[in-house]
Amino acid sequence: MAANDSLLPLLEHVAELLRGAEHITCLTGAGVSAESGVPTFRGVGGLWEGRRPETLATPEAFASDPEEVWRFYLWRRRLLLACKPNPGHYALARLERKKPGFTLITQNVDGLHVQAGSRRVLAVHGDIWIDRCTRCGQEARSTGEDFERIPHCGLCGALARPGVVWFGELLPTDVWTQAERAAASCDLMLVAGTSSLVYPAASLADVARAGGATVVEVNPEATPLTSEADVAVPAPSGQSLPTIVDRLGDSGNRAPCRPADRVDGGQPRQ
Ligand code: BV8
Ligand code: ZN
Repeated sequence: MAANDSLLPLLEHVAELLRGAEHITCLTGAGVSAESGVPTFRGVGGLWEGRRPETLATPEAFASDPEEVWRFYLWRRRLLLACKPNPGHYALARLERKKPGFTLITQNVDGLHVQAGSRRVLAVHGDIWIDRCTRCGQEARSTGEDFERIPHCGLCGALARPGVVWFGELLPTDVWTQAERAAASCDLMLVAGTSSLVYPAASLADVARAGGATVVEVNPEATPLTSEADVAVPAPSGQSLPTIVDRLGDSGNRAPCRPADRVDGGQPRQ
């Protein structure tokens, strides 16, 4: 479903900003997967059996009751199996192909960006389809067939845990360093589908702005970032991002200044 017409001038403006940007970094959150049927953390239905996800996504919860935590993650895996990327995911994959200097940072563990064809994806909170051994650290990709049995390590037989970053745990250093660098060196930061409440991911927009980048937020709801952003698109990403990328044009770059455009001794016409 395309974005409603009243938004078109704003979406054209964002497309113009993207055309003029060389290094674009995009940060996504659960909201970009909402139109794929994936429950967000804080949205309606974000609860699991009456418990806030944050209370289950912790090393403490796993230490005290690994069965319950695994039931939570196996429930999410089963749900994800029926979810496919939406037009918002595909638009970001297209943007990557149009803009060589594009980097995608995601807080999502659902793998839908990669399924949509995005290649340079920095998944700072890990991947829900990975089983990691709690003893030898061996990682294996879940086949997504068995949602009953609690995964154990194929190498040493010890209990496995989901390959995600839990609250209170550090983000993977190499991925986080690349994410910080991409935020600090971009000239435009696109922040889509996140409540900008979970740190350190939520600090990336500040890093980008400190580096002089333009910050564009895409979110139907207001967040702590909305008033700070240079442009806020109050619309679902599955509707607004495809329209923005459509308007980028083939090269995705601002048309080079033709001599005819020059009016004052060589300076491009504004
Ligand atoms: C850490 C993987 C070092 C697991 C996740 C500084 C200040 C305050 C707190 C902290 C701080 N520094 C550290 C903390 C603690 C904590 C934190 O930030 N807590 C929050 C809750 C206050 N951070 C950590 O613990 C991090 N580790 O800092 O380690 C350390 C250690 C100890 C002590 C200090 C420091 C680790 C954080 C990572 C946790 N793992 N996921 C799993 O998935 O199970 S986070 C998880 O929740 C997601 O990955 C995601 O990041 C987050 C949910 O946020 P969103 O994605 O934004 O989703 P949400 O539901 O909130 O919002 C959805 C948005 O989409 C809404 O705005 C909605 O309007 C919008 N939307 C809806 N539909 C659409 C849409 N947008 C567009 N289109 C639509 N159609
Ligand atoms: Zn092992």
